[in-house]
Amino acid sequence: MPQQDNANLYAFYQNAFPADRSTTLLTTVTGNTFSYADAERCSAQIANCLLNLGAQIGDRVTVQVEKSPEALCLYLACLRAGLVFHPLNTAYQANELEFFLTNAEPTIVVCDGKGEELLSSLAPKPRVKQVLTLNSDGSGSLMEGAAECSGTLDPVARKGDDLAALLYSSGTTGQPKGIMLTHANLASNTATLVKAWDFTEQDCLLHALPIFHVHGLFVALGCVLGSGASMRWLDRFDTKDVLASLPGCTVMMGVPTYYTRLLATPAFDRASCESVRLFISGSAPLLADTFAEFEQRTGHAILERYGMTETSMNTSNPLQGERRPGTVGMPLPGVDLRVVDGEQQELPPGEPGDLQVRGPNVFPGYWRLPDKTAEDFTADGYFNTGDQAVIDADGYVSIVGRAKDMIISGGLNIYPKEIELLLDDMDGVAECAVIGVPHPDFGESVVAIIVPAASGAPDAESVVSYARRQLANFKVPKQVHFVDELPRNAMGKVQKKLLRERYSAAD
Ligand code: MLC
Ligand code: AMP
Repeated sequence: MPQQDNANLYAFYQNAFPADRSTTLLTTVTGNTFSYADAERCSAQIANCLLNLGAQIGDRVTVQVEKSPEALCLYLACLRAGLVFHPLNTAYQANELEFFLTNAEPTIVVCDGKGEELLSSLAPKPRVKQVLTLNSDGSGSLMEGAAECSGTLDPVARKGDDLAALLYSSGTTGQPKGIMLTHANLASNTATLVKAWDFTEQDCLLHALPIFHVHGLFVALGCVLGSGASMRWLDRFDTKDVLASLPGCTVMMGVPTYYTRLLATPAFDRASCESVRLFISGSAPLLADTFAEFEQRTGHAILERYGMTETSMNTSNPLQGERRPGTVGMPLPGVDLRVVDGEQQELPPGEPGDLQVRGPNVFPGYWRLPDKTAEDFTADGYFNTGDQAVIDADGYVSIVGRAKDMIISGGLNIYPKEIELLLDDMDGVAECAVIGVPHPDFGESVVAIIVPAASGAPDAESVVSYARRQLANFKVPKQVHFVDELPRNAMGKVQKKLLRERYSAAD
């Protein structure tokens, strides 16, 4: 297939790479640099290594590794080889991992050396041909194998609707769902964002986000790779490192917690962001107060945008023009948004309802869940986001609520049902409800309200350590309360709104 007909996302990125491949792609906190040529060679070597191990086009590669330049190359390698990249949050524990490995049925698993024993024991055989290791310093069996392989490979021919990535989100039933993202979904959204935010080879992005979620992986990396820009590459968000790395950067992306943490640092001022042209926020609501304080401190109006894993980015405040606090801006070009009532009737501007989206950015469906997919799409092809919104007369969209029972903490989604199912199984727990309450650092934090069994209640500490053993750390309740009964409505449904009001002020 001639290159221009190849819808492989890597080929799309490659078209935007600087002509001079010795141009820096990224600089780490310790000053190591990685050029576009390095990324091309390294990702080809990894791709050839995975193919030599027997991975076939369309096979999943499950990845649970720390952020590193080599981890970025592993993502690029999967695209290049036509393999489906399946990244996992490094905080996931054994029983969470077991589900993902069983459900995604990968052929290859790549993990940190520390997780090798666990992942090898969980990997379903004979489907998983190999468990490879990749440590944060780039050591491990993956790079040892890759070093023996060729550093060139034409991106494998892919059609637009072929899968590029599989990312899971838990759901209101507590059972995670695989979200299938195609090469065309990701390429179209990347092209839209590069244009909307005017990314060019002159830009340098401060990249402190994890690369196992949409924000750090497709939005941030996409804008860089899709424009030939460069990055300051931070392993994680650390305020000190961010302050030291900002000079020289032109764009920063982050979840609202990143911006509130910067504001909590007195040394962060106008001078810290002299080279920056744009601060972008997403993944969780940016409070109007944070927007105002940031503008006052730095002179920058943070640009807020809105998206989700299923759709990548849907709306953005304008690069030129008014960025309205409390809104997520207007639909991006090519993205159709509408707000509907309970009868699926489109509502006029100013009326809140369920937000639906249609466009080339929208995923084709959930992995092996055709019924769930059918349930979440309308007959005319709109996806129900589960968010409630209002669109004002000027076209600005505000997210005003969520139909889905979900907590967003530090930009990470947490589904109460998953924690409730777990705690309900604990000795001494008759039933429980899990809610999110406002939190100054994380935006929202997890609170568990427990009705003890007649046999006697566990103490709060044992509830927390029980949860910690089985859940990723960010899902562990930050507060535990005990009550005699949960408030219910006439239908018997727990009144979470009441609980949120009651426990919002509690420590
Ligand atoms: C860490 N902790 C959290 C947490 N992250 N608690 C609640 N919510 C979180 N998000 C807890 C840990 O359990 C631990 O608790 C303690 O904080 C310290 O852990 P840490 O790893 O050192 O924390 P830190 O590095 O400070 O991480 C916080 C953070 C990070 C906000 C910097 O969570 C982060 O980078 N979030 C961004 C997530 C993201 O990329 N979201 C985008 C999703 S894509 P203990 O008790 O164990 O000590 C998406 C689509 C879209 O939503 O639109 O973009
Ligand atoms: P995820 O499942 O991680 O992709 O999270 C997507 C969800 O995060 C959306 O459905 C929204 O509920 C929320 N979200 C993302 N960006 C914003 C934003 N700017 N404001 C409010 N909510 C947001």
